[in-house]
Amino acid sequence: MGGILSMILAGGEGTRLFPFTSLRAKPAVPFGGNYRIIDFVLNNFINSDLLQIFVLTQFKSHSLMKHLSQAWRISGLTDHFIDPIPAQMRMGKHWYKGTADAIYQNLNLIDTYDPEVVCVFGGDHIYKMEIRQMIDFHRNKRAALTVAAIPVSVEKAGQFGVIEVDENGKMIGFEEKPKQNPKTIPNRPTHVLASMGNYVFDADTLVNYLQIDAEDDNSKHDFGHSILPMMFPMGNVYVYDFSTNEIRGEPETSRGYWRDVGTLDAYYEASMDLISVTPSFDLYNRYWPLRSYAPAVPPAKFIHNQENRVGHAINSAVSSGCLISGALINQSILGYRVHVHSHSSIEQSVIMGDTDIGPGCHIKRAILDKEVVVAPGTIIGEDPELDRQRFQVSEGGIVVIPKGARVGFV
Ligand code: ADQ
Ligand code: ADP
Repeated sequence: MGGILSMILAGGEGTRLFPFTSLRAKPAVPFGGNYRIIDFVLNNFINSDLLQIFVLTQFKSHSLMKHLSQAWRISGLTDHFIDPIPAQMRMGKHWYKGTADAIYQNLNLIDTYDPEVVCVFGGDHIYKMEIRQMIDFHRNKRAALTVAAIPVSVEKAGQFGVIEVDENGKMIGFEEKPKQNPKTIPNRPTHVLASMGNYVFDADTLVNYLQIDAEDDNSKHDFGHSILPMMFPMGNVYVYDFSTNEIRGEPETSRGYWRDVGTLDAYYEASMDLISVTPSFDLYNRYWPLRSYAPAVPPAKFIHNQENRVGHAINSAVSSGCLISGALINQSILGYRVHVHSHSSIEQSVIMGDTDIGPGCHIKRAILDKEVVVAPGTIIGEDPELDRQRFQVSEGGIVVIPKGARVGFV
């Protein structure tokens, strides 16, 4: 009683991240070599010492469940837990109709724990947040609901919930994914204030509004479309300015980094952010450990091979189990167990792992899902015309290879 219960929404279909989400839910997509997307929000909770967490899954949840059980199992000796909750159809023979319905169908969990505050967070974003600072803000304001927010450029307004706020931090306007004329930030016409989809609720208020929403047959049963528009006119919804969130060991200049890796190009750009020389998102801050599953594999090895070619990597992140033999890795991220053979080069690319890249391959500006095998001599990313004939290519020109593909074999 009186505690903080956290519920992470990890059921999204992630259609814009296809083909990486063709076999797994978006939060389970590998990111940053060693991680899955969901690890970042889970680390935010753990590093904020918030350890009563339910993870609500739905679409294509096997990979996510496997990852949660391998990486995030907490011993039963304490009242700390990270429990994956599958969609159970508690309220009728239908899946979750929307994010609000996902919580509504699990109200029994809130009932059992009887918390003071419920954090409802998305499972899809790359960022660091000390969540207790948001909860302190919420308590100081005596808010019914606090929504985390960040400025985004006005062109992207249609992808987000757009907020208007007064000088005291009170929400005075909200429109979910406005199709036209989004409300820009006063004196900053190039930006809107976007909801990050992270909510801190007073528990009783949450239960109350979810019940009202459940009875409305015309509702989309979604936080952005239904709950927020219903709540903010009541005058006790507040907006937490994410750019004020402080992370121990990090400079002020790195505040406010938050990425929705919902599209292939956004995924690619956020990946490249990790390996830029001064990274905008730092994986190496020892005060903010980023945990994940670590398979039992040997260290990465760089081999100066018998043909006198030096295997090396520059401005890259190379995971354990990789073998780089007489090949060049430049500005790239390699997940576990990637074997790159002689005379090959990998540049500005993301290789998710369990991959074999034959000799004499040149791969540039590509993302390879897990378990891809690339035939000797394959060239990717040098001729855009040819690439488009052979591969899926993102709007931004990144070649995308699905899981398990055999590339370049005749
Ligand atoms: P969207 O990004 O469109 O908008 P939405 O599809 O509602 O987000 O998903 C939010 C979170 O819930 C994601 O983590 C997703 O994986 C998960 N999810 C989606 N459907 C689910 C379901 N049926 N069951 C369980 N989990 C589910 C939201 C807000 C916007 C805000 C953006 C920020 O509505 O206002 O700006 O997030 O990205
Ligand atoms: P990940 O690539 O995320 O590590 P897993 O190997 O754990 O994924 O598998 C993710 C999900 O995809 C599982 O449900 C698995 O059964 C399914 N899956 C994996 N490969 C295939 C395939 N070739 N065809 C259909 N389903 C697949």
